[in-house]
Amino acid sequence: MKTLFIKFMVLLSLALSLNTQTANAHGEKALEPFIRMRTIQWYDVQWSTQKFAVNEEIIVSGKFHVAEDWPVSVPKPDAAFLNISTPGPVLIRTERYLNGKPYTNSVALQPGGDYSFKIVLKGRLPGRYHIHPFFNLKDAGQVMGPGVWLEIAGNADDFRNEVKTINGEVIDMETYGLSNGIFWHIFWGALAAGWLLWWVRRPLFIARYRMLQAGLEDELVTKQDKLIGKVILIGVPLLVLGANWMTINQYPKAIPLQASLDQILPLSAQVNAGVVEVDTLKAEYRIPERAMTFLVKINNKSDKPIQIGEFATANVRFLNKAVSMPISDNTDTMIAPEGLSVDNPAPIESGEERTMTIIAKDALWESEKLDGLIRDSDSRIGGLLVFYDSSIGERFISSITAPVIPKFN
Ligand SMILES: [Cu+2]
Repeated sequence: MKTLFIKFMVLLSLALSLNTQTANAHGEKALEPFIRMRTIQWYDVQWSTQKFAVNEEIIVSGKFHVAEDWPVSVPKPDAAFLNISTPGPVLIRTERYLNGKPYTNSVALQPGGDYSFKIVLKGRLPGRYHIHPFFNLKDAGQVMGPGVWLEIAGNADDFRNEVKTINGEVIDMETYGLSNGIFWHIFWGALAAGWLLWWVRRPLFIARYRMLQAGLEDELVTKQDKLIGKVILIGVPLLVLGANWMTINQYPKAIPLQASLDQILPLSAQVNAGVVEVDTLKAEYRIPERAMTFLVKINNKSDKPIQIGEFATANVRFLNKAVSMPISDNTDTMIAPEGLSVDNPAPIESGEERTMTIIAKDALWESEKLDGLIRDSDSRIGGLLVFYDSSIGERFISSITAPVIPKFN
């Protein structure tokens, strides 16, 4: 019965999302390009597996950079919640970490910071689903990370979700407190509906208005009405207090739902932030060629010669094929394997400062609806420029940003 109900809810949510699904999955590309490119910049997102069974755990992990050039029209990420987008309750989340620390609440993110995350999920309903990690930004919306298709095998009835409470009792989270919850919802619903019906069953507005006009207002409210009113006025608070007292007695050791903000500082040196300084002097988008041209001033403060390997933005990766690098990506991230070219392929020596032209060119600008940027009131682009040393051993990531000038021919 329970699984039947859940299946129904899944079907319902799928049906509701169907109209957008045909257009572009489930709205990943619907958000304005400047929000997708200049808020949460995801990278290194990995799923431990894409085929597993009910009750089996999978891990999604990765990193993200919080753009320095956060759009002025988007509220600052003072309360952000890392979540997983699923079509209904097909998975449960059992653990979640930010920078290695377990956390349960929303967190304040610092623009300019890098964070690593890890979420442990457990299969609940068999099927094939498109799943993303995403950030719920307070007052701004959702910024999707790279998604994958997950195939969950097995039988929904085998699903187990038992936890041990602080009192040592093992409870089944699937049914715990369910009847109690249903009882109180029905009870308050019935009481409210009864009170409403008590008044609605009588002649309403016009008849009562005419009685009022005729000076018969005393007859509008009967003695019985007043009595019932008094019973509710005293009875409802007494009932609430009584039920609260019973709950406290039954569960003396309880932890309230947490409403604080978690405080987790960004990683600093881990991605060599600031070691390679990039100043974007100009960005131009040529519409017919679907090519973004950046003029950048690069200052290599590392002790190694480096080359530009990649430009990544909004889950699209433009790679420089001259710089061979390991592509480890099992997500839906769009990859243009030859999308990035530079005017001067010679490695940038340690200590060298060089002004270069970088071109990110691919139809993905259009198919991923990022070219809409030029029609936005905020036409600034943002993304991550990835540098590698000559042995591809070390990676340096710089977040770049610039206003984009469109070229129509
Ligand atoms: Cu999706």
